[in-house]
Amino acid sequence: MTVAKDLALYHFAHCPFCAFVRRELDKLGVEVDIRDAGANPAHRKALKEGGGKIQVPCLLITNEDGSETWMYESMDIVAYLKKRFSKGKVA
Ligand SMILES: N[C@@H](CCC(=O)N[C@@H](CS)C(=O)NCC(=O)O)C(=O)O
Repeated sequence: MTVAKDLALYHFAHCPFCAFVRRELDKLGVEVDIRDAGANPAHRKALKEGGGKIQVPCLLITNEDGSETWMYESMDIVAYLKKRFSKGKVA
């Protein structure tokens, strides 16, 4: 299991797009901070203010220089995770 401290996933518990991303994290064996933007008002506010809109899934990437990238769209997030963590494994 890889713990990625620079990543956090904003999600809703019952969102199918979020389930798709969580499943990919499981498959890749990657652990990130999972933040429920439906149940937790603080996470919802952070998503709105940081990312610019309430839409999940959204992957927050904290870059090496401390800047933040808020990545929306499940397909983009999964492509990023595969590229970074799949180590050439065939899915
Ligand atoms: N194309 C987006 C669709 C994401 C989407 O529709 N998410 C819904 C939840 S399932 C959402 O965030 N809706 C906004 C809201 O409920 O406020 C993706 O693939 O990530």
